Amino acid sequence: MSQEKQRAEADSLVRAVLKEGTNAQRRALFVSAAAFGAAMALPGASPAAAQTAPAAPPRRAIVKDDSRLLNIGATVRSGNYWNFTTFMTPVEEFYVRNHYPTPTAESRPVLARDAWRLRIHGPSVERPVELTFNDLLGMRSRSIIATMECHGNGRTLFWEQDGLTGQQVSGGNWVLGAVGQAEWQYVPMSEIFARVGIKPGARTVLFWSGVDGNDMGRPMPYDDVLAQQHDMGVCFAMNGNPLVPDHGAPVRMVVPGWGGTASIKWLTEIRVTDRRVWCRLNTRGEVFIGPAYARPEFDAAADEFIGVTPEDIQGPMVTWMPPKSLITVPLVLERSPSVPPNYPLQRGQWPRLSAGRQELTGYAWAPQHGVRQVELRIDGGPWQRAEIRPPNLGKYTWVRFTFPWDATPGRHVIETRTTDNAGVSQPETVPMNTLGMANWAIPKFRVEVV
Ligand SMILES: Nc1nc2c(c(=O)[nH]1)N[C@H]1C(S)=C(S)[C@@H](COP(=O)(O)O)O[C@H]1N2
Ligand SMILES: [Mo]
Repeated sequence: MSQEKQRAEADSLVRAVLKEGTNAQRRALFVSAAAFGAAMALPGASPAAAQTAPAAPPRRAIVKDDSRLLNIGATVRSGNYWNFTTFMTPVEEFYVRNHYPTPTAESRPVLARDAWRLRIHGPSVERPVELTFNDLLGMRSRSIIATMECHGNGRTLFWEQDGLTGQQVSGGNWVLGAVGQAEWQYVPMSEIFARVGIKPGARTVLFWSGVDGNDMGRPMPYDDVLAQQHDMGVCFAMNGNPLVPDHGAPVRMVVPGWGGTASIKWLTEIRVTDRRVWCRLNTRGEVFIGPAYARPEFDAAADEFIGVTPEDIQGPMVTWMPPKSLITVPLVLERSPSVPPNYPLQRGQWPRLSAGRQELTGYAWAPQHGVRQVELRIDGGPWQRAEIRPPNLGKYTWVRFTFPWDATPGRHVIETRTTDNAGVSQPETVPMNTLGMANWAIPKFRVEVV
């Protein structure tokens, strides 16, 4: 069978699993609300790239059309959040965060859907199995609409905002675009656990790829997986279509609410064990390292170490993403170490807004407890409630909000603040951590009204 025909067949299989009845609703979610989006005028000047000599074209490490994404690194593309209007993020606008170039069925044959296998095993598993793609499609699946956000989203705030000690932070300059929202179709962990049986005393679930790089996998405490066993799982479709290579084809994890790293792409193995497990992505990568954070406990003799040693354990793993918010305006970049080559503003340049009645629009999310309210403050004035626009489908989804503003000529600072259903509000400042993880400080958007 030709590769194309195989792909078409597998695609139709996936579509058959996706519930027909929800297609109309699904489409409606993608339509941007009318009149959603302020009349933003970006300065027409050439991007920062024009100032420096163009670099040699990098090896093409991202497979999908990335023309609607911001280039922040060879294997990393940010969403252009200042252009976001829809409740669901289309795949073409969805950020890509890869530690290595995207592997495909062509470059890595184990990722071809008929060759792909998922091994579920380990000392705490009663009946180890190896599932094929068809086996997975044959299992009961669910779909969930949820945000996905990189732990490093908002790292830029450390550099740009006073009080956040940005000098000590390094990593990719995401600005605020490492977040998106999709419908994820997945076989819940509850189904996986029922299928293989878990022995008493399980402590860790290790989700492993090993395909794009030999250190790509992440452990989750078994109790945390159990607590979310219906909401997280083994995902094979995004926004009603089979996964594309950049987002983990054929199969990835989806762990709603947790920082993106938990959602291991190109998944090949789930191992359940009665020991604690350490690897790169919970020791010196995707962890909080800084004076405010204690090194986690470990047992050098009893724990399992994969490609790391006890000395690599530097700080606690980032888990749930905190409450956050943004308005659809690019941040002014003055102090960040880099300005992405296709960023719409040059270094130090302010976005322009026309004077008069404006409707500011934005997004707020708080996946652990859900968004209770969103407030805005202009030039340090009183906090005022924004209007949350439906749909608001539960704790894992973001909400869109609007805020009418009589914009007067001159320079202004607009701040946004989300409060979640546990009563937790975004703080003015957060403690520094050297990898710039999970910055949820109130963002300050500067605009020039003309
Ligand atoms: N195998 C593998 N899984 C991975 C990654 C990766 O580089 N390799 N990146 C992780 C990180 S850091 C994030 S934020 C999410 C990004 O998912 P997306 O690229 O589909 O948006 O995937 C996670 N899963
Ligand atoms: Mo990430």
